[in-house]
Amino acid sequence: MRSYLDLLREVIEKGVDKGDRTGVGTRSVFGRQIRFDLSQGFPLLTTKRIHTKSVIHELLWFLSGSTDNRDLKAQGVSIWDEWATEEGDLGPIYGAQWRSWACPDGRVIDQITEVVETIRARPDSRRLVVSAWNPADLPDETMRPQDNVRAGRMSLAPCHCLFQFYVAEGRLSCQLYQRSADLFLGVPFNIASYALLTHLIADQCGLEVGDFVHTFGDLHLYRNHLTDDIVYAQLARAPRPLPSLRLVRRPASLLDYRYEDIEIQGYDPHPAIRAPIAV
Ligand code: THF
Repeated sequence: MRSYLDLLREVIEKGVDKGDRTGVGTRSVFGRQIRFDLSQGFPLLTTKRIHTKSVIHELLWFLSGSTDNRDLKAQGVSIWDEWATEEGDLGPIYGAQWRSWACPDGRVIDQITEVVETIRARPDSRRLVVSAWNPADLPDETMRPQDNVRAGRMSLAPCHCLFQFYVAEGRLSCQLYQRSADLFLGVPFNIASYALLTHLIADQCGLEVGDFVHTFGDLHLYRNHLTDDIVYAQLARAPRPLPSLRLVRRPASLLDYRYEDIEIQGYDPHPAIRAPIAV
């Protein structure tokens, strides 16, 4: 099976030089896919330490419906700081689209609650889809994130923009379409986040976990990550056994999980590798 390190090598070898909104510059390929069998371990990168505290708090923050960076900061997580206004506003990003998609007629759709109810009621459904891609709320790509928020738009267009669940033989699988993927910094977070979401929903629906399928649009390495002490350092490391996930408690609803309910066991990664984030 193709691994994260295979993807790194492929972007280095086959990627083309491509400019981008942030002005940093990338090496990029278009259209790739990796797959993780979640029953074989929790897909957390072992070739560098991933800050799982940030991953877990960010997912719980999305699920809560919040788009207020202060709620995340209160948990000690600063990964959204660069895109927030001074007041902590991020505009209608993931939490808003997942939990309260605003309709023109004034209705508000809670896609997360609906998808869990549908998995329970009609697991064979082929429309177990959640979309964060709401064209009405997209930012103007030529403006700064904070200026978009002040104009009532998202600070940043959703990168992980649509996901679908699939139930077969008592297992819950999830496929994510990620239109734009920062392979070194963001993708390890995104893999862990959606693997965790799949575990939580399976737990709520009485299912085992199946596969997490990660499909990429513009998959890139930022040019300032292509150095001996960043990407090449990671490629030189040997992967280790995957950790496992244990849910300590099964709350009444998907929306009631707390940080303490989620335990990652047996995680023994290589040290973290710092890298600059493109804003
Ligand atoms: N913008 C860019 N350029 N890349 C992204 O991955 C990305 N995101 C979110 C929004 N915009 C993005 C933000 N997610 C880190 C990780 C994920 C982020 C933002 C930042 C980060 O700096 N990680 C460090 C430190 C972790 C920590 O301190 O918690 C790391 O070493 O992993 C992708 O959805």
